[in-house]
Amino acid sequence: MTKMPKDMIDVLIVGAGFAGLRALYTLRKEGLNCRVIEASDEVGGVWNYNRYPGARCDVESYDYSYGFSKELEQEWRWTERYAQQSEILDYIRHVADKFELRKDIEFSTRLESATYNEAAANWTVTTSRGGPITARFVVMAVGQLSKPKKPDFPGEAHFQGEVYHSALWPRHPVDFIGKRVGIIGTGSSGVQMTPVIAEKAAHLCVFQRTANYSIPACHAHISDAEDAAIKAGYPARREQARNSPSGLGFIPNKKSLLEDPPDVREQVLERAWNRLGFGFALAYHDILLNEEANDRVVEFVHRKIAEKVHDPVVREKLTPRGFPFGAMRPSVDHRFYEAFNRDNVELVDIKEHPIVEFTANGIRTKAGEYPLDMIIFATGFDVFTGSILAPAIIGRGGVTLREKWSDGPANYLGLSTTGFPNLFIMVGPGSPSLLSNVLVSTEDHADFIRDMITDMNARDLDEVEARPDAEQKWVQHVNERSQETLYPKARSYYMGDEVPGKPHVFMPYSGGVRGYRRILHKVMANQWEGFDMRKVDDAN
Ligand code: N01
Repeated sequence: MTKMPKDMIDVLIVGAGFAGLRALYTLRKEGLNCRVIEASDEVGGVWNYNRYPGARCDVESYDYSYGFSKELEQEWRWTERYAQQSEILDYIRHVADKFELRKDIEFSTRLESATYNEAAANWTVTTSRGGPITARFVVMAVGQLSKPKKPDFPGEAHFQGEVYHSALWPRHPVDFIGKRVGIIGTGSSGVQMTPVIAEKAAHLCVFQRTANYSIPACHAHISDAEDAAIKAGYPARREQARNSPSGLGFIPNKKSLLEDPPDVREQVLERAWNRLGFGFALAYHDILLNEEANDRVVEFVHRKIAEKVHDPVVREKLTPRGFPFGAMRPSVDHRFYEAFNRDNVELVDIKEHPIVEFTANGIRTKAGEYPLDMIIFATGFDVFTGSILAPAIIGRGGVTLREKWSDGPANYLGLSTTGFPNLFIMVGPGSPSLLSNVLVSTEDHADFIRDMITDMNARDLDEVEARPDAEQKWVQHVNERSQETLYPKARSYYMGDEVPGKPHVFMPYSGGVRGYRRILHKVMANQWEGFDMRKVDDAN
């Protein structure tokens, strides 16, 4: 390996969420000198910030966890099928303590800039605490849902009550008792918090712009017997998840929905609806591929919503229309629709009557004023690219990543982008990411980066960079795969539509977790096909 200048580290990892901690564990184990910088004073990423009432994972706990340590798998006891935010945060803290990860994490430190030094093949990094830090490699483990989006409404400063954002939830308890609460947004965050807050607030107004689909979570406590059975079969379950389209630990149905007669189809959908949560979208293999199959699912879900919501006007407003089921990421809920049968819950249609302004006493829409003591923004994130593009990342020739990605996040394998050597991105655009159980790809990415750096060190190479032709082909492949699906038929964050002015391109990779892993393995087996690896003279 090239002799490193004094004070240079091997790898700077940005972010101490699931991805950053896995990268730290894995790369440090190889003997690499790693440091993590984390903007918060705690590990956990989104699970540290999204502490709103009702926050849970929509992937089953046993699958939404690391598979790299058998001991960890066996010792951790999940209590519910879908873990609450606090339990997931406890798990991540446990991992950080068990593997002594905290000693290599610099907390309360935000990445401000990273500049590539072409002659020396390394990065100079500045942070909110100063710097510079020099690192051979930078790993962006900043998450896809970590730059909260808060739309500006006129008059916000005049509102006299409390204001919160789901993704910047305070650590102190928030009291809803006797209050008039307004929630703006009905994505997963709004859907999860609605029934919980409804039970406490005097009155709850849910301001909905787009009705999206939601699937019942079917929560359950995990008994000791279930825990033991799952742990006994963990290797097979992990293998199943790794080889599935979505990284979930159950066997997906390979049949087309159109193959089954209506009565059988009804039974299959009913079973999946009552058990699989997010996996309902895989009840048949072509639900997200074939419009006719999707239409039948839309009819099924519309019926389910109709059974749950008593008031016909509210029912119609809550019924999603105009896009395929699953093309916007569906929520997984616990009695969301049922909450609208309560006397103290009101649905406010802000598509028909948009918000005009915040007033001292609440929110005024085109239909009138809604008096409120508290307003909660559940308005989501600048997804996929928001947190990667927040710092100034400056690559070859002084080109910034923001400039390079002005038409969309062009990259190779979702891991690397031409012009930015020795920079890796974990579970971002161009990888299965939010289309899957992100833990599976997180572990695949950490292992891939480890293998690549280890191989470079063994061959005394300094620099790795995605080749322009490989990047172009990957972008084309990602687009082609998305065109085989129904995802592009909705306006959604998958397509970059959540932030005005963002490039309208399909962001994640829809070829499935298994297909994606196979590609990574092929790239590795073919001596890092698509990457240029070099020795850089001045780096010696
Ligand atoms: O954000 P979202 P989220 N005026 O973008 C509305 C993960 N997650 O935080 O659709 C009025 O889904 C917006 O309306 P519209 C999961 O991947 C997981 O809820 O743009 N409304 C929408 O209703 C999820 O998909 C869990 O018309 C505005 C809402 O705000 C992702 O995070 C739990 C508006 C935003 O929905 C994001 O979920 C929570 C405006 N100007 C989150 N701007 C789990 O269960 C936005 N909205 C694991």
